[in-house]
Amino acid sequence: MRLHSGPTSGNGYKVRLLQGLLGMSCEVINYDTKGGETHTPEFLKKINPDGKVPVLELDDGTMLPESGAILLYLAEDTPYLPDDKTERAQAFRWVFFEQSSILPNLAKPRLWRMRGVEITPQKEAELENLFEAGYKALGVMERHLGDREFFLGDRPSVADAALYPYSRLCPEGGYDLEGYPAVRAWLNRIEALPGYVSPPG
Ligand SMILES: N[C@@H](CCC(=O)N[C@@H](CS)C(=O)NCC(=O)O)C(=O)O
Repeated sequence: MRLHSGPTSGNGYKVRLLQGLLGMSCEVINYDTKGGETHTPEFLKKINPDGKVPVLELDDGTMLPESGAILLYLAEDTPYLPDDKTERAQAFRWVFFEQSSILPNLAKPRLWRMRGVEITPQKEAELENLFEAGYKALGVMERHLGDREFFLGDRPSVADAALYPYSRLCPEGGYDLEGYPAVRAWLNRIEALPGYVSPPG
């Protein structure tokens, strides 16, 4: 297997984190996403027609884009994805929640800061909306974690690997996790797991 990723990609980090927790690793090929390396005709044809990383290249040459799909593929047949139908559905729930509510709101402010994007009045208004929705999503996590150690209960799962990276990285975009003690305690629990991989940067 090979992972097509980017050096600062939070979505790529999700995959490296789960691989570390599962005691796996693979070759990583990094692209300059800012410089457009994922939009060359060759990348779009051979790796991902969506022009994004991460993409997991399987041993038979199959290209699997989308971090959520990659996490679920890697977690299959491991303790990180339960066998029980209802528990599996709960794992899928959090992977989908990450894509719909965490990623869009927590990743962009960080990306803009990393790229030194000029904050025009229009961007300022956009940031306000992102922070409002992002803090709402963090509130969902906070309430769920109130009486649980990990997202599916007392053991880490693919859900934690999906949700950890942008929750951990969002202060780089200006988020303040002070009002989210259960989220902060959960971040610390993930960091104490064997095989934990540190975030990019
Ligand atoms: N839903 C996708 C989002 C992937 C994504 O946005 N990747 C970023 C890097 S973190 C990227 O490749 N950006 C380059 C571009 O959109 O041109 C996932 O979870 O994998």
